[in-house]
Amino acid sequence: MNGFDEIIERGLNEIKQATDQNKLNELKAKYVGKQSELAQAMKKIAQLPKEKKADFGKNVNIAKQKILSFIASRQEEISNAIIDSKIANEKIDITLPGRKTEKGSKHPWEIIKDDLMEFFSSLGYTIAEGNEVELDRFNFELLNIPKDHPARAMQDSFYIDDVTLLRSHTSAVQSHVMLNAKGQGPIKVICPGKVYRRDDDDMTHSHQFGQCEGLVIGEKVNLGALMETLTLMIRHIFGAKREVRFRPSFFPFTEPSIEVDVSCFECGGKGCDLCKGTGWIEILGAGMVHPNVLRDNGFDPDKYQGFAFGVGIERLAMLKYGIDDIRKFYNNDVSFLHQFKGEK
Ligand code: FA5
Repeated sequence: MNGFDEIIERGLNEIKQATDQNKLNELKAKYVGKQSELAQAMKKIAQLPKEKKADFGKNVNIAKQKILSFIASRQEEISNAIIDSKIANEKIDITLPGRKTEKGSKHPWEIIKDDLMEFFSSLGYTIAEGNEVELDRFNFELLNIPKDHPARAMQDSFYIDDVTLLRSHTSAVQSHVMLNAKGQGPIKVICPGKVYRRDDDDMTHSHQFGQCEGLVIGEKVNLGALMETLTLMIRHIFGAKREVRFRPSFFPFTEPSIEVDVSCFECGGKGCDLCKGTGWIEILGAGMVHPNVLRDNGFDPDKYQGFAFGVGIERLAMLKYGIDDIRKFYNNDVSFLHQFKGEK
């Protein structure tokens, strides 16, 4: 038609075969760039007779436009093909089974702690928050254990400085609660939490363990009420059949003092390594709040009496679930922890 058909056809063939943008850029330069055949042809226009100049120029432009439009449509095809292949590769197969996430389980320590909180709340107790880093004053002095008192050795402690320590028992919360009440009863609180002692770890002792403190102060509180409360708690945790014994004991902050043991699950009371041959495992200390403690913490001992108890959380869990070594609570062994799946 105009002498450029052959160039157009050649260009079209090459453009059809281009598979990426770089190749298209190259072809664009080759067919319509400054060095292209069409550009060279344009340079010759000056030498043509006047009447042919217009048609020649028009035909060069038509050829240029055709090649540019081939390039544009091939460009579109290439980018569509890229998008299509991306979609195909990134397609989500919703029929594939989902990735399984292992569900955790409640730590036996938490199970018992929560159970105690629920049980005592149902009896009208409130929950007191204590401090794990405590002043010697609250851990010992306000509990009738002055400096150099031999009873301090009962609970060898981790001191941070001369007056600060990691609390060795939850009884440290008692003074906070009593001083806050400013001598006005009644008080009925529990405080579950961690305590720390320089004990040598063995099957039933850990340097870090949990206690749940209980403190009740009122005008008609007696030892019978304490024993009834502890019996209810023990039955709640272990059921009615477990053998339990109360025995006299000594704590400087209670008078009289008692300790409570539960029969060893491992040997059924015959005596074994776990219960150190006694047939019993001690779970708690308790007693009537000592008049000195009431007085030092702002309560009139002629008007008020109180009882208090401190129960070992791991010991309860060990006896309830038959755990033969307290160190299992702290070893982070997932297969041990998984056994408590489904427990409340
Ligand atoms: C006390 O800690 C007293 N504060 C308890 C108390 C509170 C008495 C209020 C009177 C009034 P004791 O040291 O016996 O007492 O500890 C209480 C319980 O904590 C023990 O019966 C036991 O269940 C647990 N326990 C004690 N030492 C350890 C230990 N090293 N590892 C694990 N549990 C322990």
